[in-house]
Amino acid sequence: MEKIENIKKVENIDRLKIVVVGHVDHGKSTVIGRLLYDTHSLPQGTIDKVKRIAKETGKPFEYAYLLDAFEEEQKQGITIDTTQIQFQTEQREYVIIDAPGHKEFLKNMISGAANAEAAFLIIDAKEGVQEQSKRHAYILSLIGIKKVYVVLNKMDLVEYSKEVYDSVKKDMGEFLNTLNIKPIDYIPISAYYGENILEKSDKLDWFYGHSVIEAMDCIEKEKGLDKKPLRFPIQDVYKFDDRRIIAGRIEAGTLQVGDEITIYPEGKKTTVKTIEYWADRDKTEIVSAGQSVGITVSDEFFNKRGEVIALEDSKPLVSNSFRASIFWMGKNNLVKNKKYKIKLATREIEGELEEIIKVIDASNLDSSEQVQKITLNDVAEVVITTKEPVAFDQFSQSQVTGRFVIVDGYDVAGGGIITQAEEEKENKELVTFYKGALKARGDVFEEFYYNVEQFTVDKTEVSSNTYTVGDAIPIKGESYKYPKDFDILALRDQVAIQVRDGKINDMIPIQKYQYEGRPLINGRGFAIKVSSKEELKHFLKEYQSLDERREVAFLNKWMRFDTYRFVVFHNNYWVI
Ligand SMILES: Nc1nc2c(ncn2[C@@H]2O[C@H](COP(=O)(O)OP(=O)(O)OP(=O)(O)O)[C@@H](O)[C@H]2O)c(=O)[nH]1
Ligand SMILES: [Mg+2]
Repeated sequence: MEKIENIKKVENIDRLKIVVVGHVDHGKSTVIGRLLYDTHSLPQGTIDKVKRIAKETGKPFEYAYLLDAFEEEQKQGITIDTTQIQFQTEQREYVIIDAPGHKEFLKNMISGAANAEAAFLIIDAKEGVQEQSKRHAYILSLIGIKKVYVVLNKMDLVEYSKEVYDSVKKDMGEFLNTLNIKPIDYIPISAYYGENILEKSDKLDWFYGHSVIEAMDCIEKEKGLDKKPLRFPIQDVYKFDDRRIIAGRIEAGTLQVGDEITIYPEGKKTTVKTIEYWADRDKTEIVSAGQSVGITVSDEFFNKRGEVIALEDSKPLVSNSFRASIFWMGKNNLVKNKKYKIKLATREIEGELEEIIKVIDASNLDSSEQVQKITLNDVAEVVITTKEPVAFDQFSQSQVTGRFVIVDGYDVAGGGIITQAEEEKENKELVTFYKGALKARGDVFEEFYYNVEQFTVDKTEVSSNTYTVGDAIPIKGESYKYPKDFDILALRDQVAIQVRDGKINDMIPIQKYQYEGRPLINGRGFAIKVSSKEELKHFLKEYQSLDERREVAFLNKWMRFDTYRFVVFHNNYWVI
């Protein structure tokens, strides 16, 4: 239980996060380096050292090098990954995020690592608006960053000309208009020569707006995340003494001891019993957005990572399908009928691309509705389905529960924001038994093969049949053989299914199930080692209070693989 020490960390919520974006080489890192330099955020010794190294290696001094020095990461003078720099003006603290390349930028923006409130869009005044200036602007609009300053850099290269400034401003303004972004201002600067960074510049005396630092200090911080509907995604459940502590970070809203909460997607209702604390000085009965906490609740459900705690009158959306705007940066195309891992807040779940609505070229906003695949750097509108229902929000309502990333193999290959929930899709993955409204998922007809080429045991895809009362079921497969009469306890759905003479005879809620000595299997076709009413009671009780950590022990105690199932040899060409 050491982890509880970390539970009570409070973020400095007054800190403003700004992301710096723009086309390659337009001067993002130089602007940040100059900010650090002009605000004396770096010790003189470091500056001297960076200057000396530059000289020794025969390169001209670059302010961008200061970023690396600031992080003590000066590896060959290149920005390695996304850099987060903390510094302060007289007004307040900042985190400035530098995204060196297009890919890093995308990754950062969509994974929420950046989570920035405001953006500086840097444009080289001489080169003017370029492809990535537009792509980045598009993404800012997509993820809803509204506080944007356009910074026209390298004004020294155009003799600080007002005409050039006006013309680039017009170009960018037209594009931003189509995206519905209204920049707070367009600031002309020379990062390299420090013009209009800290103080107003004489060379730019025709410009009446703020310098970069003044502009930053003017950005109003978003307030009231704690007044929004409660969103508390569960990160982990710890067992501590005999208590179960639900840990996570309050992403929005406020939570108090005694609150009636609901845990989604299932909609389990309970009340907050305690808010845990480690040191006495942290003792509290109320926590809010930005705090990482541990709580206990009055009912002992099987809670797990990925569920979202909310209040019933402002609940999240729940479905196994949603519409989203996504960016794709995978080596392989995003295609239908392939399984991906979807990470949404703390939830990780298998998902698929269900439909491509359109693919958009973010640099000119052209869109096509006739495309069948999504390739590297595409932006698209799609429908995603997940294996099971998940809790989420529209991104415009709640950022953390409204965005997700798509993992292909081991790589984050894309991500996006949810624009709306789609109607729940019939689950194609699992065989479903139903009787009226009573539904149960089951994998009892899956086949297990020993792959003689790989020396591994594989499971085959399950068929998508559904069965109801009166239907005959395939009680014999290639790698399983069930008796003619038996009962299935579909624990996930808490439904019992009676099979008599190879047919579905009846389905009832598990609470009403009476043990009558017939063979029992679970929803995966494993025999349940229960041979009396008393044992059944123990078994169900243990299942109710099961937590992830004890799942394997539970299975080994109560289930047997090889009573009705076996493994068949198989290779890629034929099946014995
Ligand atoms: N003349 C002039 N050159 C500048 C100015 N600002 C940046 N540069 C130069 O432009 C080049 C690129 O600057 P960076 O700050 O590395 O650009 P960046 O946008 O961070 O580039 P990437 O991280 O590669 O996307 C460097 O050689 C800088 O010295 C400026 O105001 N005037
Ligand atoms: Mg850079």
